[in-house]
Amino acid sequence: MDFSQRLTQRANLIEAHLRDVLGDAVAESTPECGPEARRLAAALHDAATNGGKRIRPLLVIECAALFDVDENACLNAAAAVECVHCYSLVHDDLPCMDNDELRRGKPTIWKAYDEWTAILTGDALLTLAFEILVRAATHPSSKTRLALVATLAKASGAHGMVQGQALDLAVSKRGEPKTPTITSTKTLQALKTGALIEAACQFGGLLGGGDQQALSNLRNYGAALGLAFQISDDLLDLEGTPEDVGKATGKDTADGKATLVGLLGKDEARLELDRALKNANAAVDGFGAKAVVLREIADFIAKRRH
Ligand code: GRG
Repeated sequence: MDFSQRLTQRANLIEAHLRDVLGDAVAESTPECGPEARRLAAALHDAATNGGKRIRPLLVIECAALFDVDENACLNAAAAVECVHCYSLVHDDLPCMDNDELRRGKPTIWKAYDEWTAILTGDALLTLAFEILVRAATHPSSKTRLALVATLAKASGAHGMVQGQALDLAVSKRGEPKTPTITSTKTLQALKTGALIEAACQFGGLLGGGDQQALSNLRNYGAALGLAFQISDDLLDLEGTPEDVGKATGKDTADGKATLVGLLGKDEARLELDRALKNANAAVDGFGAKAVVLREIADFIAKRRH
């Protein structure tokens, strides 16, 4: 299986699993309350099963594969990370945040439904992630399930993605700090984008029972990948078309976002991306030939066009 086939196969697998998990929510919604009772469930499906690349679930599966964990044994954990990612996109698109009308080539949730449905959809996806993680089917060891919960909570919340988003909005909406530096921008992006990617990689190690060294290597891989991912996202915003990317482009400059591409210029940012790619590959050196797919993922992220 080549890399693009693998990406499609894994994306289909995770999307089917997300449908299964959310299927319950639709079935258990409250028909006695009329058709409106299905509105939230429908928005949840639209937000979570609308064709993302599923990079984070892929990372969970491929990092766990280093420890010979079967992909089917990773699906709950992978779905939980993707639920958090989808929630973050739904909230990020809201008028009070990035005010986007297009996501994955379709109307954003607030645009297709309304703002309160989008807020509640995000809330429900975030909560669902943790509900999934504590299920016995996620991992036979309750200690491991607890570690998964703690890892995802830390990566998503005020020590991770939420703080990154707050710092991002402070720059674009409040003009603070007035002169973002490369260091402050890297910190912001490591939290906003990197923390969840790092958690996905750590998830693989936790599912596989990896030792401290392995977990630390996977965290370093994830952190480098997160940086590469953000730079490639910034380049796509500058150079991509809405058709390629599935969302509006050219927004970072217009919205006054702090980006490495803006601070360094395109050429230096590309060099920074190359360095991040090298660091990601170096972090998984110790896994030898088993890390071949992780290297392919890093390469894909650096060169992606969507
Ligand atoms: C609302 C707490 C909160 C956080 C939002 C996700 C996010 C944080 C902001 C989105 C802004 C952005 C473009 C970040 C760059 C990295 C990123 C998350 C890109 C989108 O991820 P992909 O490319 O999307 O994996 P798909 O659609 O493939 O799932």
